[in-house]
Amino acid sequence: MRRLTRTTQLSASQDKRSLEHESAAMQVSGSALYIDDLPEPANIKYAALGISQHTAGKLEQVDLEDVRNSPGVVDVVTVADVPGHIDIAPVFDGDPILAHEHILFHGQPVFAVLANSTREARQAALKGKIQVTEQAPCLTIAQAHEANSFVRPMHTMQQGDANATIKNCEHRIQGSLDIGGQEHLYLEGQIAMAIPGEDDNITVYSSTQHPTELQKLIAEVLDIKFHKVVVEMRRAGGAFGGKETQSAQWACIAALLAAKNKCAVKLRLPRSQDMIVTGKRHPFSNQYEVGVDSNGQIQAANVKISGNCGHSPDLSDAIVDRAMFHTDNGYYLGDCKIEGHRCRTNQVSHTAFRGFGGPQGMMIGEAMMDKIARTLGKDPLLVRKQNLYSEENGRNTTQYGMQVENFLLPEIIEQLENKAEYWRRREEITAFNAKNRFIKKGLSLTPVKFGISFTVKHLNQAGALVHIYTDGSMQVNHGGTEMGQGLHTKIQQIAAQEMSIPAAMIEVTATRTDKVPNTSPTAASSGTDLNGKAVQNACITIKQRLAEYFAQRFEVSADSVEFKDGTIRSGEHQVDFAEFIQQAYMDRVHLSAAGHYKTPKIFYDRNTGNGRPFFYFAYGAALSEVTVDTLTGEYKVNRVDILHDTGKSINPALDIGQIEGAFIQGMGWLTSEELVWDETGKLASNNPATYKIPAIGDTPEIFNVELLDRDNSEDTIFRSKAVGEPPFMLAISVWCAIKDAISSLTQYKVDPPLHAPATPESVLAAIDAVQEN
Ligand code: MTE
Ligand code: QUE
Ligand code: MOS
Repeated sequence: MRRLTRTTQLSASQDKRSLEHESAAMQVSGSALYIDDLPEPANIKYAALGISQHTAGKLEQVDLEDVRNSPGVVDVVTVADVPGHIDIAPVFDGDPILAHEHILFHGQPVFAVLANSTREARQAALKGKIQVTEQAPCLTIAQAHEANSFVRPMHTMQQGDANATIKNCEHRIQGSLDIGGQEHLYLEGQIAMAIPGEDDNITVYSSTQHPTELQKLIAEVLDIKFHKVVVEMRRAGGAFGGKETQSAQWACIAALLAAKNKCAVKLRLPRSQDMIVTGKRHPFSNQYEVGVDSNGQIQAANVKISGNCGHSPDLSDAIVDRAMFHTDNGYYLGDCKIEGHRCRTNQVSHTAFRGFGGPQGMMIGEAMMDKIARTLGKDPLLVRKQNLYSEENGRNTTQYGMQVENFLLPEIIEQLENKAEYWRRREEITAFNAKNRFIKKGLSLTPVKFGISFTVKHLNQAGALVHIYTDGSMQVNHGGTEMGQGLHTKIQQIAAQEMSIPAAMIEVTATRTDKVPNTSPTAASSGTDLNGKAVQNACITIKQRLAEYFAQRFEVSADSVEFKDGTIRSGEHQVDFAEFIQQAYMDRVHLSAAGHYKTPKIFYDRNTGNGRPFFYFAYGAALSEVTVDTLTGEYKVNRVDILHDTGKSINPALDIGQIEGAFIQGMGWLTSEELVWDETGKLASNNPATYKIPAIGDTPEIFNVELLDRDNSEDTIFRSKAVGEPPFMLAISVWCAIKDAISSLTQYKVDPPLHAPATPESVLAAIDAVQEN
């Protein structure tokens, strides 16, 4: 049996900060409740979707006769049955709850059936006759450009005059890079259960990252006030961005059926349908030209990036922006121009996925580095180090005019380079490759610099609601959602530390729109940063009341009152926390508080493309080693070493779990996960048998993850840093290492024309291409 080596997990789990995930025991024992496990009301019915078998065209007629007559069917609805808004788009219009007049992609939901069982509903849904006058679909980024088909206007970021500077550069290097999308493949599929209450109130349970948006959309669909709707979610079985906007449709359809039929309704999508009807990571096509001096130093860059957005805007404006914000990764591009296009195609509307466009942008910066290295005959690591932002040299202005400060990459790269022995292994690999004709090894060290904050300013806020009960136990509620990342555990730790009581005294409860209103999605890795500060803010309010009461009781100054080790004290006066809470209650002290937080310092003027959109950056670097069989294109990831910046980690075990998971998920995106649409626009890779995510056998044999466990220079919650998305992009090192191995066939003179994902087929094609050279 193959032995896997992981060095840091053990020491991290022994760290006293590494409280175990609040649901760990429930999850491994099967007692954690997901939506489908909740007790069902007696009057519940089950829903299913009828979806289009055409890709694009005019919706002429929907014959639902056979559906209605199918066994067990209670009701069938189309867009005509919606009392309120039919558009449930998150930002810009374009997402009808069910197809309206047009079919926009293959698999678009057209009607919904309600029946006595899920099986009956799904069987009935197959009997709809959907008549469409077909139009020629637009399926690719190239076709969209040709047809001038965009979901949003183009946006540009620039500094200096890129075109003029490039003309005078010693070397002008061009490249193009196609990057595939990615299916979220959360373990728990999309699901919602709607329960109508008295009057026209309704409660909806949904596996969502954005309860507030669901509340708003359900109210608008039903044409009722927001205050009539409660959305609750306790946990999602994974989300990864796929339940940020795209959990809404199922919740709205369930709510529509529930309100119309005055019964509880559950809508759970079968996996293959889930994969067809929900958007994915955006595929991108990127082109760049970079001007460098004789040393390989970038002077100017001209980049054109295009995201395949599918049929509607969804979050694509912000996603393509984030790709543009990360084209530089950690490198100073000099005079540069980045153009971002949002292509409209007849595909499902693509959406948020871990990194939110950042990974697709960052790939360009890293592709540039490799190509500069091959062109100039330098080691790629030297080219990377040489082009890093540098505060001393004044080369620290990004393409969006933000100054990069407290830049940790030089230090992180150097530490990793030494610890993981880049240069010794480089020599070893060169020797190995000289000796082996067909099996080639590759090595690559790539960094990550990821901007933390929503680039849409108003989303950078959070709320909390904290109660202390008279036994001294606390209930904490906040606007964030738990999807496996450990947010609730970190929040529990934050409240425990703030009040100086054991974590076991704190219960973090399900996210509910009636407890904390007007929340942002749990996204942009900001869950702990935002909600942690809001919870701290509420705790401080209660602590102030308690301190004043203590001061009055013991005739000390309120400023002198300390919360320490489960007590409240000042000088010789000391009272056990729970006991003092009881006394405070008897003396009518208010033991509940709401908290709020908004991120300081951030702004971005989209008209000029300049500002400080990010509160800070999270950094990391990965060194990956691969072995490629150049006869088949198959490869193996042998070893990965990671050093990642989590600020002062609140929970090292959870952070390492996020880093490992994100890395493997990123590796899947860039290697085996290939979305295939056939020539009619129908998704061919619509189940886990035809869409291959990494399995345990694909994980690196040696996998070392270490934290740069150091205070954030910005005032974040306990000086920690966001961790959810940044390590996803560390996987670019695997893609670059594969290219490094292929490049060895040319004595490192040719940068292989490898796109993403680097499936064995495409690796073999790249091998053939460089050998023809
Ligand atoms: N980790 C798990 N286990 N499951 C998830 O769905 N989503 C990721 C990341 N880590 C995800 C995850 C994404 S896309 C984001 S934006 C962050 O978690 C959101 O949570 P946070 O802000 O609390 O880190
Ligand atoms: C990163 C993100 C998001 C983002 C911007 C980022 C995100 C998201 C939105 C967004 C934008 C406009 C809206 C809205 C949401 O922006 O997840 O409701 O009106 O949802 O840089 O992760
Ligand atoms: Mo994460 S893609 O911001 O939900």
